[in-house]
Amino acid sequence: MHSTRTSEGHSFTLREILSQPQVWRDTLNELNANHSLQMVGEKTGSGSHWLFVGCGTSYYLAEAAAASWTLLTGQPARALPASELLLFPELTLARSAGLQAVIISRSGSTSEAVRAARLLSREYGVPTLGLTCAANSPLAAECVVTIRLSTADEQSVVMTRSFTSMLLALQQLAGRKNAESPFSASLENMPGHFSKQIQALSNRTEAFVAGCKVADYIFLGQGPFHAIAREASLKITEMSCSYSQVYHTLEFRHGPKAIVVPEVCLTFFLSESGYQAEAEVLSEMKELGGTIIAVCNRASESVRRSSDFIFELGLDGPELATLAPFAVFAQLLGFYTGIKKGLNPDQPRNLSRVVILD
Ligand code: F1P
Repeated sequence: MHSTRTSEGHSFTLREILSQPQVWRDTLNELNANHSLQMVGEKTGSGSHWLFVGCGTSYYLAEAAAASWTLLTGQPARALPASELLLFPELTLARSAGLQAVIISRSGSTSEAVRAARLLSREYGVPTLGLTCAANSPLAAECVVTIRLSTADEQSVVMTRSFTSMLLALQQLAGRKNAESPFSASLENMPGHFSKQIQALSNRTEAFVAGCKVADYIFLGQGPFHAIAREASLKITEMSCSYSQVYHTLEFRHGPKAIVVPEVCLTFFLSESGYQAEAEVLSEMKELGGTIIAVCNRASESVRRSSDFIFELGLDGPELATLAPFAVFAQLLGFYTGIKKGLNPDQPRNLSRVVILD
């Protein structure tokens, strides 16, 4: 294993991570320019409840999208890994009347995702919307309509800008469903706001990782932020081969906190809706001796006092617009942890870019 020098010129994974604010701008502009969201909105208008489906990172994207969908449209939405549909269709598709499915796959070729799209449309008559970054994909061939984000595609094996860009596309689609929602307008401001912070965040994360002596990682989040915690856990495992666990923030008190020592790094993705309750857990875990990372939109004094590292976004807008920038921190933490361990995130151990089954 050869470590990758962390200067942007030498790692395409890092370059792609740092490209996200511009790619988000391009993605949102592309969606607005070709009116694809308007067309998709018209083709999916009959759905009364929604099912978001993916594998790996795309499954956690589905979780973030489902939470965003319900909060923005009021329509019930849930997320499933494609394998659950394939292995337990009676369990997962018991009520398919009025269901609208969204199948998410960066490559558009993941066997389970393509098979799930086929099962939904051909055997259950469920209308399917595909979301991918690839052209002419097998997924698109199975879906009624497909959104393709060309600028969000990436060379990296692990998903970074494809995750955040596809999430923003689905959030934007949800925002458009509710014309009164100010969400769509606020989402337009976020890339510019974060573009001023991302380089400094990258540098600070690199320095923090270099200086801390942790071996185990815990990621905590509630509501839509739980999906970001799940993605963060996968990122650090994929890029640094580290053990990590995920809990709903307040759940961590109910037993898992037994493991807290200084070598355990707890990352809190703090919501604004549940901030007070979540911040109390953060302070308690600091008192138990854990290494604390706070990822939030605005930090209170008690969070500042209790944290070893803080990323404060400071965005004026709805908290759902913070999900994508929060995920970028997780990508940077995973990347620099892999570098510190002498690994190469451009060639993650045991992984391939797409999982194709026989
Ligand atoms: C899904 C996925 C990725 C994972 C790896 C293998 O890909 O599981 O989440 O990081 O790249 O493929 P896709 O269906 O979104 O192309």
